[in-house]
Amino acid sequence: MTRNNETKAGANRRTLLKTAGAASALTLAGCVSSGEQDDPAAENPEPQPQEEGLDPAKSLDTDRIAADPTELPDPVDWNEPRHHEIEMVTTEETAEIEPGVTFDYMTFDGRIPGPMVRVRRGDTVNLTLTNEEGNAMPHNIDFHAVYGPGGGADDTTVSPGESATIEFKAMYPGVHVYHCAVPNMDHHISAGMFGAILVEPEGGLPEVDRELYFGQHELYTNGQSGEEGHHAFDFDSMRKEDPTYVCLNGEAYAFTGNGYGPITVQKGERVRIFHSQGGPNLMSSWHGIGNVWETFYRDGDVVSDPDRYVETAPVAPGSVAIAEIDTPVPGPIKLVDHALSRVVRKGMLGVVQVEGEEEPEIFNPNPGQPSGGAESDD
Ligand SMILES: [Cu+2]
Repeated sequence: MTRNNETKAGANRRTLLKTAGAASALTLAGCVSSGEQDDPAAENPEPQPQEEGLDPAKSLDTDRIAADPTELPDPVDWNEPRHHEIEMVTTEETAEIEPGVTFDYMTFDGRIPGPMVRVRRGDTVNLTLTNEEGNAMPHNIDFHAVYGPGGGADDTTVSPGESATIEFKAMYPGVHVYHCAVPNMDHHISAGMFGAILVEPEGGLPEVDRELYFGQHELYTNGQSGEEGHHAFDFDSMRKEDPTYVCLNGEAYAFTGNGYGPITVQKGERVRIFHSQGGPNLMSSWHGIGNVWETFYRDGDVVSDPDRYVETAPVAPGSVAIAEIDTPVPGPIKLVDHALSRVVRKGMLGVVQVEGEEEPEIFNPNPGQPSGGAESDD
């Protein structure tokens, strides 16, 4: 069930799709075809015994699968119900988990997590899902923000080359996961098919200085973490819920010095972090090393009173949590799952770097020195 292994042509096609995808968010849905139901049983790569050793790394369809955590829609600034036309494209593509380690991902719009959908309670959404031509498998989308069969999945199941459209009203507020929900949904979610839909309450969310959007999930492969080569998906390790990697945004250590670098914020900013937990199986013990969840919205609930000063919070697979943090001192805030073997050995780490002058009255790395003005530690 591996996809074609094109290189240049694939890259060109990818570029075109990226352009189309970027332009298509919230634009008019064009052609609408039937949502013909595929026979999901046809897509059933049940586990074959894995041979010893990995194949050589495959050529890449994209040089980046991790979504940029700073890319999310602006807060709702309207006060009347609106209508949104949204298009998403499902992709199957080979990318690197970390340098030299390739994997066959599946995505919404070519990134993990998929793009955040952001609406106001009472808005309607007209959503067109297109399964990219050349894909091997059927896909669909289940929004946890939707009253309706399968959260929309039943009526968006599309074979490669097909599109389907649904329309729904966002009746209840909160931030919710969406994910692919074909019969092998655990495989598809693991491979990257999840994201978040935020339905803001009528009064909106409190104003903050900056927002970030991440997604955690597990990759189950036939190799060891860090082992160079092409990692095939491994149903047996998924059945045992024993992942090879636990990733933030689809890659290992993407937002550290070993990847694209930390996400920078300025000292004093209040930062809202959305943490979508795709799973498919693991509960995250979500923690920010060197900080605290000053305000924590449990289970995506944005209506009840939030919790305060939470150190480590459970985030269930199939849910999204929101934390708001303060950043009174410079230095790194390390976003982790406090099941720490997932951090040390499996890739689950992202760094938010707070930039600014030292605040020795709050944290002094060199007490006794005249100025207290040491460099911020790493
Ligand atoms: Cu899928």
